[in-house]
Amino acid sequence: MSMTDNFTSDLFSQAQWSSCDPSMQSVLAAGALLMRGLALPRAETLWSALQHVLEAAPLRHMITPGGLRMSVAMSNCGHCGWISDRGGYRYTASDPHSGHPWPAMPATFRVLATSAAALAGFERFEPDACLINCYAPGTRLSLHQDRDERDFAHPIVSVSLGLPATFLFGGLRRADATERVALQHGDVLAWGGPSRLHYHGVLRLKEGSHTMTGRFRFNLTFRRAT
Ligand code: MD6
Ligand code: FE
Repeated sequence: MSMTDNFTSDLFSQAQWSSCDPSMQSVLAAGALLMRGLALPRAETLWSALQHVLEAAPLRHMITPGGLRMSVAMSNCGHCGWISDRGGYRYTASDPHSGHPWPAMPATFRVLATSAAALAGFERFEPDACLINCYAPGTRLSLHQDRDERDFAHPIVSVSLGLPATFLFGGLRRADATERVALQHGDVLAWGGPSRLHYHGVLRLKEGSHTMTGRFRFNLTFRRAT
């Protein structure tokens, strides 16, 4: 694809994504906007770009600083990628498995993330990291805060593909009450500002089959790490 083609398709995508139906939006908390189905028109394109990324940087189960194997399989694309190992949680420029830089962030990923952020009121979001989470049935993600990024002024954009999951959205303290949000294929969540450091997690994934992803759920989270 030439640079011009890329530019044209970016503009086209931007126009399509900026016309999100407001009735499909819901505010979970100040700064946290759920946009139902926002990624649906480009789901196939996102999926094929994701396959290319995962060929270069395969999914793997990372080890927590405490020595436990994470049940969610992960990989990354973009200038930096989030990793966990015995040394802690951090962002790295290269994939420790290959020693190579993480695969570039596909243009469709970046355009979706910046468009979703803009719809949620975060203009000029430029993600430099995309963490890819893959859930098999039985897998969960315990309550956590995303706080390994340098500047919390930047929002996080999260895209769900494949099997549905129940997302837990809490408050600033771990013990705060949590709201349950059903995240479906194509849903996009953008959050930042006052809720940037809210605790959140994913309940154990139920058995199921999805036409695009089979028996898996994928989640892409876009961040500005540096
Ligand atoms: C998931 N998401 O939905 C896990 N973090 O699979 C997250 O941990 C997350 O969705 C920060 C912001 C949005 C998210
Ligand atoms: Fe998170």
